[in-house]
This record gives sequence, C-alpha cells and structure tokens, in this order.
Amino acid sequence: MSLAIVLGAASAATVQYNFNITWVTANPDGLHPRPVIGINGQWPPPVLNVTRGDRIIANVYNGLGNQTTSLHWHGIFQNGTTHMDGAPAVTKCGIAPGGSFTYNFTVDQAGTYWYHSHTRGQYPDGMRQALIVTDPLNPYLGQYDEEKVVSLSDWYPDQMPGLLKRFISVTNPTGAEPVPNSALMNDTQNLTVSVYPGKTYLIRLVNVGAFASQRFWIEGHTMQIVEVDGVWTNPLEANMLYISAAQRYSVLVTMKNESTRNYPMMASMDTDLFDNVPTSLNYNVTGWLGYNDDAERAPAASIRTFDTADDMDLFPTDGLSLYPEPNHVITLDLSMDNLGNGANYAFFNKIIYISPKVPSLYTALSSGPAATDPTIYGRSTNAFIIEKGEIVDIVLNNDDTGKHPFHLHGHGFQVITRSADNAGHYNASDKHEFPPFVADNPGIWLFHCHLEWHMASGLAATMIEAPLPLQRSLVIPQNHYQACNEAGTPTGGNAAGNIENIYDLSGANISPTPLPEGFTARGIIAIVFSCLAAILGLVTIVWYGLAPISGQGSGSD
Ligand SMILES: *[C@@H]1O[C@H](CO)[C@@H](O)[C@H](O)[C@H]1NC(C)=O
Ligand SMILES: *[C@@H]1O[C@H](CO)[C@@H](O)[C@H](O)[C@H]1NC(C)=O
Ligand SMILES: *[C@@H]1O[C@H](CO)[C@@H](O)[C@H](O)[C@H]1NC(C)=O
Ligand SMILES: *[C@@H]1O[C@H](CO)[C@@H](O)[C@H](O)[C@H]1NC(C)=O
Ligand SMILES: *[C@@H]1O[C@H](CO)[C@@H](O)[C@H](O)[C@H]1NC(C)=O
Ligand SMILES: *[C@@H]1O[C@H](CO)[C@@H](O)[C@H](O)[C@H]1NC(C)=O
Ligand SMILES: [Cu+2]
Repeated sequence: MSLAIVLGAASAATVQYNFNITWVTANPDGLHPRPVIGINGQWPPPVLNVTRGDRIIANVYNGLGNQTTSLHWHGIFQNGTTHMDGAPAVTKCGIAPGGSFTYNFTVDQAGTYWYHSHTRGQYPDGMRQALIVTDPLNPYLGQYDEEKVVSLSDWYPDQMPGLLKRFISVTNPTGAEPVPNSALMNDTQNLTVSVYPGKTYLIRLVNVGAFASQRFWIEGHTMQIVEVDGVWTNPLEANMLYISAAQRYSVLVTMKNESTRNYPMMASMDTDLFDNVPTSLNYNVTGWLGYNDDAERAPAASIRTFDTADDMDLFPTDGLSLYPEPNHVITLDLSMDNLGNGANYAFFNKIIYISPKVPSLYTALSSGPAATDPTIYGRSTNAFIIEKGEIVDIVLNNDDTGKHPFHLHGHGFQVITRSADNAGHYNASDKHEFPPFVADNPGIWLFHCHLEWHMASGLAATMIEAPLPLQRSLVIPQNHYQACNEAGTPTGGNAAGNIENIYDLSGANISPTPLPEGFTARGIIAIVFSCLAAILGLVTIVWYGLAPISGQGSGSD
C-alpha cells in the first residue's frame, strides 16, 4: 500500500487545458439542429482524464459573444481552493464575453465526476461532460479489462434563456417544468459500444441532464455497482439503476462468452417528474453492446415495471464510520409557491435564492469580523455560518410533491436513512434521518437542487464555512479580480456591495414581493387561464377571419 502511495505521488502531474468556449451547431437527437455550447469548436465537449493527485490548470476563454460563463468541477471538493469551485456569485465572478479565467487546483479524490457551466441555465445548452479521475489505489484494479464512459441526458430543442423566461413567468403559475424532447446516451442515440466476449468492463455512467432522472439497464447482463458519486462501494448486484440529474455510478459488467448477437442498453427518463407527457415524446434511448458488427441491433424488449437498485443499500469500501453526533443542525423546508409577480418559485424556509451583487466569498474576505454574521451575505443567499470542525446535519423536509436531487459543493455527505414517501417532517426524537458532513474545508459552498429549473427558481442555500480562517489562508489570484472588472461586478463589501457600513444592505438584489394578502396561487391560476382562454379565443377568431375563403381544405382534419 505504501508503495502505491509513493507511486501515486510520484506520478502526480500538471494537466493543462486551453478551452475556447463558443457556440457550435449540433443535432444529437436527430430532430433539430440547434446552437449548443462547445469547447474549441467541438461538441460534445471532451471527456477529461486525470489521475488522483494531479493539478488541473484550465485556461478558459469565453468566446460565446453573448453570454457570461463559468466552469464548475462537480464533486471535486476544492480543499483549500474554494475560489476555484466555479460558482458565479458564490466564489467568483462570471467570465464576461471576451474574458478569460484560469482554474488551478489539485484533485485529491478519485472516481467519476463531471464539469459543467454553473452560470444560470447554461449547462443544458451543452456545456457539460464527464471528468474521470483514475485511482492508483483502485480496489477493483485487476477485476476488469477496460473502462467505458457513457453519459445520459435529457435534451431540449430550444435554448435555455427563452425556456427559463417562460418557465418563471405569470403564464406558468403552476411552475410546470419544460419537458425535454428526447433522451440521449453519450450525447447521441443508437450508440454502439464495441465489446469483446468474456471481457469485463467498468462502465462509468454520468447523468449530465438538466431535469430527468434516468433508469438504465442492459438486456441479458447484470451489473455490479462499485462506485457512486466518487465513492468506491462494496459490489452491489443490480439489474437496473436509477440515476438522478448530476448523479454518477460505476458498474462492472462481464460480457457473454459468445458473440452471436448484440444487446440493447437502455435509458428511460422518469416521466413522473414531467407535468405532462406529450404522446409524441420518446422518453427512451437505445444503445447496444456491440459484440458483432454483422448481427442486427434489435430493438429493446418492453419492460413492464422498473426494478431499480436503491443507493441506500450501498456501503463504502473504505469502511468510513458514522460521524459523531452533530454540533450543528440546519433544517431546510422545501416548498414551491407563487410570488406577487404571479410566477412560481422554489423555496428553502420561505426564501428563494437570488444572486448577491458581490460573490459571497468576496464578502467573507472583505468584511473582517463581520464575516460570521449571516445577514451581510444578504437574506436571499440563504446563508448559514458553519464553524471549522463542526459536524453538520442537514435536515431536508420536502413539502413539495416532486423528487429533488441535492448537491452540496465542497463536501461529501453520509446519507444515513431516508424517509418513506409522504412521511412528513423529520422528527428530532427519531434517530438520524439526514446527511451529516464534517466542516473540514473552509470555503463558500452552495447546497442546491440539481434540477436546473429549480436552481433557477431559487432552490439553493449558501454554506459559509469557517470564514475567519478563510480570511487568513486564502489568496485570490489577480485574474479572478480581473474577471470581475470585465463583468462589472464589485469584489468587496456586503451582498449589496456596501463597504462603508457592512450592515447596510440597501440596494441588495431582492426577491419579488410575496402574493398580496388574501390572494392565492389558485386565484392566479384561475385568472391566468381565463385570460389565456380569452386571448386564444381572440387569436382563433382573428385567424379564421384572416383565412382565405376557399371551397375546401382548411379545417378538414
Ligand atoms: C435512432 O434510431 C431511431 C430508430 O431507427 C430513429 O428514429 C432515430 O432518429 C435515431 N436517432 C438518431 C440520433 O439518429
Ligand atoms: C497554480 O497554483 C500553484 C499553487 O498555488 C502555483 O504555484 C502555480 O503558479 C499556479 N499556476 C498557474 C498557472 O496559475
Ligand atoms: C462517449 O463520448 C465521449 C465524448 O464524446 C467519448 O470520449 C467516449 O469514448 C464515448 N463513450 C463510448 C462508450 O463510446
Ligand atoms: C465464460 O467462459 C469462462 C471461461 O471458460 C467461464 O469461467 C465463464 O463462466 C463463462 N461465462 C459465462 C457467462 O458463461
Ligand atoms: C420506453 O421503455 C419502457 C420500458 O421498456 C416501455 O414500457 C415504454 O413503452 C417505452 N416508451 C416508449 C415511448 O417507447
Ligand atoms: C415525534 O416522535 C415522538 C416519538 O415517536 C412522538 O411522541 C411525537 O409525537 C412526534 N412528534 C411529532 C411532531 O410528530
Ligand atoms: Cu428540485
């Protein structure tokens, strides 16, 4: 073991990337060519491969022209480098069009990760791809022949800015999320993954989608789950996986000994999340394990019930024991509701996240002793101060009817138990039903729903971890401040950018006002729909009125 550690350390390298982020055209589902965000003229963006211990230096140039951008390294803890986490308004400024930014950090973890834009609504427009960190101490080394990386995703025909405008709008008072047009497997459909009989593969699966959870299975083959979200697990046999947006699994799959046929490999989006399922929607995507180029690639057999493995049954191979009793409990009640503008939003404790004028990290660094007062970060960042070394429990009470996959930057958590559906709020006299983590990583870390729609409608909170030690240890490189200047973002003061009086939050970005007293969401819905009906009625009349008069044809079907 010590030899492996020495070898691991000896092989630590600096891996440099030069990324020019630009619009390119792609048509991964074969339905509509559309502008997507690519890297160096390429889409899909490249899968990145590094080894544990490596330093990544990514020089990013924003060549989009019309949007700011950013890169977040999803699942990488950024221990000691919170400023490289890539979340605009949290730990840095967005990279303005024509601007550049250098990410520089070491990766002291291994497993299946991904990188994506963390700018509002941007990753579903294409800026997302797998990041694989090879482990010199891989417990499964020698038990497989080769690795394969396969991403899963939902796909929209339209660009996010327009979709977001319609989603968070008085015309969508129920907050119905846009339903994707297609499912993708490795950013295409009808993918063939060439395999050799008798071999065992480690397949790394990443759901890089905006919204849909995916079920994944391979006909005629069972899988052994060996990794979830960067944590090696004891093998768990599974016929089918359930992979939420942003989640990752690695599975070992042993091939058959004969190569007479090819086997469908399926992903199916969980339509429970969709408010309506258009009849034209193919929510499945098929690929194949390709044993034989001359054999047919038959369609998948239809499955009646989805029997997915439960990630609560997974155990880490490192045997990490349960953290001790918490010293800090953060309770977050999740709800969906309308605000005074009639649009539907997502709340933690009745607060929707709104980006502050100053990135929260720069507020922490520039506010001296006041950095431990959550109010200076602005009410709408939903800030929680965490002290160094605390064991923190997050109690998440889901008062919404939907499922939400949560992501915490900077930490992994121990998920101890999960309540049954509709079990109500956590009851403190029941034991542990919430994920603890150890505050061993000073930084500013977002905790948010990874459904991009809900992130945009406010479902996020900010963990301000050990701000005073951070003030002593962190040095922000000059090019980070330059990015702020290019984006016109202030780099000091409270959430409102006030420096003189750090407690004066006048001018801060604030949430829309609540619904007027006595006004209910139901009322808004009724008004909106009667208005819509009236408008539709008028449009129909006008349309008929404008139609040329002809003997036959129009309206016959
Ligand atoms: C995949 O195959 C199906 C069935 O032949 C076809 O309808 C679909 O357009 C194909 N997708 C792509 C991206 O080529
Ligand atoms: C990356 O960070 C390391 C450690 O702080 C520093 O020594 C190095 O000069 C940095 N490299 C670049 C290109 O910024
Ligand atoms: C999936 O796509 C990525 C990027 O395009 C590629 O590197 C990888 O090899 C593909 N995986 C398979 C199994 O074809
Ligand atoms: C394939 O052949 C190997 C070696 O003969 C054997 O150990 C294994 O059980 C066979 N696998 C299957 C699925 O039959
Ligand atoms: C998708 O796959 C499932 C599982 O096989 C099947 O029940 C369903 O009918 C398929 N849906 C479509 C639209 O093909
Ligand atoms: C919490 O659980 C205890 C013990 O089971 C029970 O007595 C109590 O009524 C519960 N409280 C709530 C608010 O449900
Ligand atoms: Cu959500």
